[in-house]
Amino acid sequence: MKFTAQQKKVMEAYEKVVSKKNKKTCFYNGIYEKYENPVLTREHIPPFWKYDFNTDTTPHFMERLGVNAVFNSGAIYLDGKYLLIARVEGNDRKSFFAVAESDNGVDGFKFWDYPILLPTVEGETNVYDMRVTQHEDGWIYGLFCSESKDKTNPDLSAAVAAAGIVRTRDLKTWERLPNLMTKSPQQRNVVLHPEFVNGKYAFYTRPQDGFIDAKSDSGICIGYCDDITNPVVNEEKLLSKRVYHEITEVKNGEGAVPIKTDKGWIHIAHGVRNTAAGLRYVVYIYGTDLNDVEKVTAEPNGYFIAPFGEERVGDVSNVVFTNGAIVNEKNEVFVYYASSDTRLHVLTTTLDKLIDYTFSTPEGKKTTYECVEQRTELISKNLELFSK
Ligand code: M1P
Repeated sequence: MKFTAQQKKVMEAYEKVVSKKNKKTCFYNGIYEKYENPVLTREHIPPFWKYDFNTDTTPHFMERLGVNAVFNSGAIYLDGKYLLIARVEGNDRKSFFAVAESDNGVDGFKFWDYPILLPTVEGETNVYDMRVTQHEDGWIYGLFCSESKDKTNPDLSAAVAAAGIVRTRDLKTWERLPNLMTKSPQQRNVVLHPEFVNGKYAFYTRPQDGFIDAKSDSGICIGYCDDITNPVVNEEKLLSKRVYHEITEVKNGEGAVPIKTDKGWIHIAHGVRNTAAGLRYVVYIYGTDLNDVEKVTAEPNGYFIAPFGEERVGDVSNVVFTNGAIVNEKNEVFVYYASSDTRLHVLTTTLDKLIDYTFSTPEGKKTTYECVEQRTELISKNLELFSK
């Protein structure tokens, strides 16, 4: 088809965005590298998802179905391609999933021609935050938040969050399984472990008292079921708990699918605290035993990623959130994190560095006094070295 001048302009702007190279910034913490540009934004959405290109029906070439944001993305490495299953939010507030593909994991992400038409269940109004697990049973599973209106509550905003489950072999055809059933009235941030544990499917859950509030005195849990086509978890055992005056005080939640290493499983999670300016979401790491997934073996102090600079501002400001990471055949690690529910970034590291960070960084201390003691020890060791 022949584009009008304005259509050409819009297509060129889009091509420029998707072909933009990404460079590492000068940021240094020894743990990971950060990049100049986000890997996915609403500008990465193909114009033909938003505009009507038919000049007969749209003489003014208007956006008819706008896109507000592209953020929290699941991630998987398949046949040498870096694939993100992004949360795309329309101007109408509904989120949906779409696959974006890149050859190198840090730039050139381009959406496939169509978003995912995910099979739905009765009453479901919204879906978001898919975690993609390549399971040893041969399927690729997507676990996501399945949100519906709480019809038992007259409050217009009352909603119910549950863990939706789909599976696929190719990210194109998706089979819907029943939503996960647990004893908790609501669930969000549920992740499927990639291996069987004693012959069972293992789920990382986050029990909630309501749509927003996480269960008090709880945190990220683990639970099992025999048959994923009848996903019922009867017991949730606490793994990474919420702690007073720490980054997880208000809530936490499992993020990416855990990464298997010689030293144990590495978990990328988020923690939420309250501030006078509202909730602050950061990403943290914890480790579990290689042969006993219920045993927490490492809790490096503080956060792994926090919102910095421009990342701090967006639709829900002061938020970073991860639900996808990739380890390639060279043991390079790509952690995808969204900032402020608006755009998606990548940071890179190596498995060696991530293992070192997870299993050798000291745990946090409970009080200011102990923290200063801990830091003083580091300072005095360093100063002794300097004086040699
Ligand atoms: O707005 C911040 C995040 O809030 C939710 O996470 P949680 O359930 O832990 O509060 C999610 O809706 C997530 O999508 C969002 O980024």
